[in-house]
Amino acid sequence: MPILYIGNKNYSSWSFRPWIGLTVAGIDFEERLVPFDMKAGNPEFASFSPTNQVPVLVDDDVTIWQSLAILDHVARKHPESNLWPADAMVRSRAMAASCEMLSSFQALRGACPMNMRRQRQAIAVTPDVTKDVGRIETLWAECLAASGGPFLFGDFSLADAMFAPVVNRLDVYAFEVSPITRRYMDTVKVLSAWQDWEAAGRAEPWIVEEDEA
Ligand SMILES: N[C@@H](CCC(=O)N[C@@H](CS)C(=O)NCC(=O)O)C(=O)O
Repeated sequence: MPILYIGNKNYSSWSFRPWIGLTVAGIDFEERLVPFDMKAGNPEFASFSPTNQVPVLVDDDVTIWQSLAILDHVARKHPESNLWPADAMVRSRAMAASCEMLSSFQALRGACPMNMRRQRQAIAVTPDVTKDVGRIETLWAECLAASGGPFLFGDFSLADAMFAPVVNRLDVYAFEVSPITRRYMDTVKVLSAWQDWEAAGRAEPWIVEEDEA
């Protein structure tokens, strides 16, 4: 069974992506949570991660790092999971959206860390954060209009897994979002996988000050 190394469920947005993708898809994996509750990172990461970061998937003798690469590996190994949309054109758009998530939205990610435990409350944000949220809402609205929903590309796909931490950010930092965005967020938040991760994150003892905006 593959082993998925993750960090704190309350804060580790990159860990959340493959975890929710594999869980919704019903892929068996062993979870190993290694918390990053130390100032200079947890030295234990070096024993399993080539980048000293999580997430990492160990599948037999292969180690895969980077959240999107982990999701892609599992999606191609288990085509029946439909983690990649079946239609080639739709799949390419799901890849583009996932790559955009991986490489963009630095302002939002920096100012509004994922935080499952946070009480819903707005904070003052810069124009760059507002711009990131605007682009995300436009992207989601286009995807949902083209697919008909309820997920970005119709059925749950790895693109939804890639954006799951953004659903938390828009929610707990109380961004004013469109009804379309809110409906999509609600769709993701009622997934049992979401609720299991959120409950576990809230129950964690670790506080990472720099992630408490
Ligand atoms: N691009 C990477 C980002 C991985 C990442 O930044 N992981 C964070 C946790 S969310 C981490 O391991 N931080 C610990 C550290 O940098 O010491 C991915 O997609 O997996």
